[in-house]
Amino acid sequence: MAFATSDPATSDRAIAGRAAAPERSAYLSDTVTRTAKILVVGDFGVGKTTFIGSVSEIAPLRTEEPMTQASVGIDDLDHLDAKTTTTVAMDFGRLTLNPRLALYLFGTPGQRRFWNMWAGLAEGAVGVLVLVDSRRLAGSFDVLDQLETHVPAPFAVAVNHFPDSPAHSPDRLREALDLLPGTPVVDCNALDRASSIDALVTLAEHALTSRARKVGS
Ligand SMILES: Nc1nc2c(ncn2[C@@H]2O[C@H](COP(=O)(O)OP(=O)(O)O)[C@@H](O)[C@H]2O)c(=O)[nH]1
Ligand SMILES: [Mg+2]
Repeated sequence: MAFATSDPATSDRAIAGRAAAPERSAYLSDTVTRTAKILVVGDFGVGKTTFIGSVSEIAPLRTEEPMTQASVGIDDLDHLDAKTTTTVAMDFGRLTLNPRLALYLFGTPGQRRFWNMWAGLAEGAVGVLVLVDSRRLAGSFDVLDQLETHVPAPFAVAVNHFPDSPAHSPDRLREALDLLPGTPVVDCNALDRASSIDALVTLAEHALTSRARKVGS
């Protein structure tokens, strides 16, 4: 599958860098010959809904509901002063990564009580982007465990940047999250479209390499 080109001028990353604003079009371009399903997972409040909203070229499907008293003491709002709603089913968006390939993005709810939906949402996914908030790393351990146990697709980790995020090197984060050496770790800012697309390109390249390795073995 042609996820990315190796020519720096026409690479998906270069195209992403130039893509300042999403072209909100409901229709898929005629040039697209392949589509790939990508799952976006992560702890509650790491920025999954924001991320899919930033990159999607269609109005994203959201299932946000106001947070109520019932979640007090259960959903950890440390560092999340502005968060008033939560995803209760899924986020969905679409990104045409290059003229031939479109990604369908499925975001899962973060809380453990919704994890029984993961298997269904993950079916057929070629790759998983794990969003991480480095201010609240502990919340990502369970997510990675759940992923490694229940989702067979290759994954990459994107560390979402908040104004008060501590500066950790990717190696330090890899160690803290106990990741295998081949797992990509990238920085991103879910509010920024180009940076978010860059994280998806990294995942797409990793998924492609993992698939080629599997086919070759
Ligand atoms: N500054 C900053 N705020 C963010 C970023 N990503 C998400 N947020 C905010 O963090 C809160 C949680 O984001 P949300 O997308 O709902 O997280 P989700 O629970 O993973 O879907 C929201 O108030 C967002 O506006 C980011 O990259 N930078
Ligand atoms: Mg959400």
